[in-house]
Amino acid sequence: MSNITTKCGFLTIIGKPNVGKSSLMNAIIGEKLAIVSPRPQTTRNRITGILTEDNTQLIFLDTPGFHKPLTKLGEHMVNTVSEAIGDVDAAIFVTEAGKKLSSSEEELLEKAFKKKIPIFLVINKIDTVLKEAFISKANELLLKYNFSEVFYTSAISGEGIDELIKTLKASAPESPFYFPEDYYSTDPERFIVSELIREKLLSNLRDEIPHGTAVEIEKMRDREEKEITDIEAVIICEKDSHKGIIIGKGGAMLKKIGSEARSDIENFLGGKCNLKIWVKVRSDWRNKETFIRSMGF
Ligand SMILES: Nc1nc2c(ncn2[C@@H]2O[C@H](COP(=O)(O)OP(=O)(O)OP(=O)(O)O)[C@@H](O)[C@H]2O)c(=O)[nH]1
Ligand SMILES: [Mg+2]
Repeated sequence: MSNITTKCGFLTIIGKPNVGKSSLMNAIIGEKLAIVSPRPQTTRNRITGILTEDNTQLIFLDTPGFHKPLTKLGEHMVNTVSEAIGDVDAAIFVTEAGKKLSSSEEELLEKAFKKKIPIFLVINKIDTVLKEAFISKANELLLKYNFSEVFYTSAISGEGIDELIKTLKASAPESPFYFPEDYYSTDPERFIVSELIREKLLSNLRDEIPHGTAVEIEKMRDREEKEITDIEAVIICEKDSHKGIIIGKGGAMLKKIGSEARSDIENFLGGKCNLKIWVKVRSDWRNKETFIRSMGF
């Protein structure tokens, strides 16, 4: 029997949409696991990221931004947040340095503190405001809530990330590792690939269109002998007019989305991929329970 004590902690990352939760998890793990975009409500499912260093393993659950749901899909996203704070050792509440605490953030904090777990405060995007501004926001929050610790981070520059990891490691409970040391996620490759395509829809399409899309991987297979993966994906959208916009003039938009996604997918898989994408219309799919379930929500 080994006489080295190991530690292993489960942590959920919560906050309102767009504060940088997914960016923060990617910065902690050092891999692009969760997709990121300048639009609110980018993350739809719980995403797992695992960091194993020395004798400590930290398992992070990135969650969708907490908001008032307008569709059945939105309800699933908000439920994901509640489930993710149900069974962890601690929560990380992320908020934006330059913004006042909103009523949905207050509601989320109320829910989280009811769980009687330690809650760490992360003031993110410190690169966007002056130090006095984010320190005074932190002080206000610390007066009002019983946070275990406060951190100041920039998921973009990496500032404060090492300090955060150090403290989280120190606070992890003694336990065997849950996952092998070389794992950095438990999410299936197919899911991450579909997310990488969805990220390109978010960055290339305007207004409400990307929020009404979903991506399904119909086929993903490594070719025998050759180092190449064949992937067939379907983009689901809500209207014929949206389908036209996604495909673009002479197929130009779909081609752009496909080539940007392929480059990310090849980075992720560490090899070449042959990506084919189709577009289908499923009207009002965000309110169709069975369809949402079939998409893995
Ligand atoms: N300047 C700056 N921008 C950041 C920082 N962290 C994240 N961002 C940007 O903020 C936007 C939102 O980041 P995400 O990581 O997608 O935010 P999120 O909280 O996961 O959003 P949802 O999944 O919608 O809840 C993106 O444009 C990021 O590049 C930061 O520390 N500084
Ligand atoms: Mg996110």
